Amino acid sequence: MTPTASLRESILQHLRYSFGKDPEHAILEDWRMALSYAVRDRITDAWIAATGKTYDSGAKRVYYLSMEFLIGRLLEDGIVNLELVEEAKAVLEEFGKDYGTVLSDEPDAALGNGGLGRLAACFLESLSTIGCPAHGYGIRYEHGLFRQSFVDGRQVEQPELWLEQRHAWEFERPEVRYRIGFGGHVDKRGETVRWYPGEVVEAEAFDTPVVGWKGRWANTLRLWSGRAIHPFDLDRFNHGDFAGAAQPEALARTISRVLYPDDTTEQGKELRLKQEYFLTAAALRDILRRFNNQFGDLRKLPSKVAIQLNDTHPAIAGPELIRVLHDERGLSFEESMEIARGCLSYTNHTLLPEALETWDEALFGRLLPRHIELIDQIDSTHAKQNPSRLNSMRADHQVKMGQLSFVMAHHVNGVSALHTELMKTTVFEELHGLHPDRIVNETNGVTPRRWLLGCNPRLAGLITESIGEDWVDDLEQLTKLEPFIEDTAWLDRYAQVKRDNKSELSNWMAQAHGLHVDPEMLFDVQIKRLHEYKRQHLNILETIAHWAEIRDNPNADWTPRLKLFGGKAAPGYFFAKDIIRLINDAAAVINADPVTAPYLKIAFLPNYNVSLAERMIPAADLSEQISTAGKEASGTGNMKFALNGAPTVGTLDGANVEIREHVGAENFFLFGMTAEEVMERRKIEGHAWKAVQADPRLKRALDLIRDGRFSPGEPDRYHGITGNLEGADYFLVCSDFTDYWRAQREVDTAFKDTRAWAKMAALNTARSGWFSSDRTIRGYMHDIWGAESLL
Ligand code: GL9
Repeated sequence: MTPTASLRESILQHLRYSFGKDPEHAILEDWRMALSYAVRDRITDAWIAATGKTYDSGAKRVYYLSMEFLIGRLLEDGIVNLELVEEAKAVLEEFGKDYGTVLSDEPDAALGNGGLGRLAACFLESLSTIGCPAHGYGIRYEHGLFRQSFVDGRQVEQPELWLEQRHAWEFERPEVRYRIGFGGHVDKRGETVRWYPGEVVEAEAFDTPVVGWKGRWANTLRLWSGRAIHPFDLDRFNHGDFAGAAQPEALARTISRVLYPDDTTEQGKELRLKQEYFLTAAALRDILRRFNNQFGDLRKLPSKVAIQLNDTHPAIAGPELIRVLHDERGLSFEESMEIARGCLSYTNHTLLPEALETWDEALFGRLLPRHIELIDQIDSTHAKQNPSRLNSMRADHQVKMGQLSFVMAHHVNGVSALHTELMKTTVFEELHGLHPDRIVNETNGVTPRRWLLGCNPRLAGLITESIGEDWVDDLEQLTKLEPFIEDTAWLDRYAQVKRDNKSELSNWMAQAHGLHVDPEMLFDVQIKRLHEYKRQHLNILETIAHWAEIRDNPNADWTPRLKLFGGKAAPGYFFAKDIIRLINDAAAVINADPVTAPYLKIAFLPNYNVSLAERMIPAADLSEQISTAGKEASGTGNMKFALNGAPTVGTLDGANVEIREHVGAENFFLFGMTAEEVMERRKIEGHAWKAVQADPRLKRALDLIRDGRFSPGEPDRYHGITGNLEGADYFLVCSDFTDYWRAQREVDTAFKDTRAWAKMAALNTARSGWFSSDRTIRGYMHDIWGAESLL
């Protein structure tokens, strides 16, 4: 049977026997589900084979603990990795169904906020592509990141309901349930210490197979869902208390109900700490059960188990592992601590002080009374081993999760070269002094299967036609494109791919949002979470200044530009929400201006998520990576844009530094202060005010905003923003404005030379191979985990 015939048969089988439909009566969702099941069957075969191989080999396993997995839609990922794109299209077409429409019917699983969660998803895919035996552990949130819409330009949040639609990928594991306790008291009898929790919920496992390239390997994403031990209180029901009867279930379920919509800000909420312990304790129980079944001797744990803590969120893994080994299994404290450290490693993802998790000791002690004792013991043991005045993890009635993670990890890594160096000189300076070999760098990466092959089939097709398909799991092969770039006919085809992608996005924007834009414009894109340090307000200020300048001189040779924005603000981050509103207000005024309309348009697309990124990135001409230097730990969107042929306008921050080194300084629009200059500039009194006085364009943009040009009837609407920018301006928007403007005008000039621009874009593609998450994962395997590929 041909692959198409076999896929066809399996889709029809599922339509009939899994969903009880014949093709005549199947609705869109039935087709999507039947296709998903047909693909899932093939993934499952690979998955079971990989699991068997892992057991047989007795190899070390990697466990990636993360509060977030921003996996997005999975059907296309499966189809692409199994190389079934043409087959799936053909079968659907035969039944009059459009491939893209069927794919878009899938809910976009947004179990993460941004880069940190998306990185975890890219890592899972790379682990499978490489064939490294691994599990991801996370929480099966009923509601992922909120849905965003705009009402009068303002962000409105609605609950996200991915589980309301049928979901094809998970296998419920009712046999895998663990009891997780909170609160209660600690009982000490001589040497024996026991924790008796006051409240217990059950964690139930749901497994999603994650398939790698060509289906050679598949690993597991295991997500925990909260449930009550006794879901229904019959006694209360029989006494007429119908609502009360269901209460235990409702309470237990709140633990996995919602994803915290934070972006690098922490709120110290009790439920959040409960979620963190729930994930970590369930994962560790599962890891130890699997280890016990296979190996038994706990002293061998570090040689068979590598546990990666994705940020400090699962940092309770240190004390919890010690508690199990020491309190429950009877190993000495010191040995338990050594074994735990032998297994654990920690990735730091941000240096923003407000994002470094700390917990109030009263709250912590109430919820985890045994763990707080163990943390004190870890702290004093560490202090004894390292007799110097140091940075305790227990100061100011707080528990500091960054310090705890550092001390309990055999390796600590940053996510870009710059970030790793800054870790050594800022937050972890003292600990780094004590343990100079502990901090290592693993620069982030992105999976080329989703972020090129899947999302940009035109470009992927041109690449494969030119250099063969080996680049898909060996991305540095893209350098083989360089000789082609010298060939004008080839370069024209490369440019045509971008034009086609831009037309496709334009058509979609028209159809989905009623936005009409000319695909000939320069598509200038900033998509990421809203945050002052990411400086979306710098972008809109420059846009406003540019608008004013075009109005002064409408007959000059302006390069037509479309400013595209996307991103969500944390619901409680009012300043960020004001920036969204300002962009939308400015868009309303500027888009309606007939004088500037041919040259400047602004669009803020609502509900930015993984699927929208997949649409926008292939169509981008210019990538905005304009954070205040020293603040963006790495960035990963920056890599996706470069790979898809959008040069960067950016600062020397995070992985931008390495992108610029790889693609070449001449193919990158650099501006702004360095991280060092930023620290110096902040010391200068009135730096913002001085910058405003020195740049009439900046002054005019601020005046327009302050005078209510974009908020007619409410001139003070943005005084919070203008006041901040002219005053404290911690993120140095004003001080970087003038250089940003200069860089943008260089972009204008460069874009006019179509061929030269295409060359720059193509060189970005050809030289981005290093930014594959396969390279990153190989780095972790070698430098941190001591894990091997079983392929
Ligand atoms: C982040 C950093 O801010 C990013 O620069 C980095 O690329 C990613 C992945 O390492 O991690 N840290 C962090 O807390 N977030 C990041 O994106 N925030 C969110 O994920 C919302």
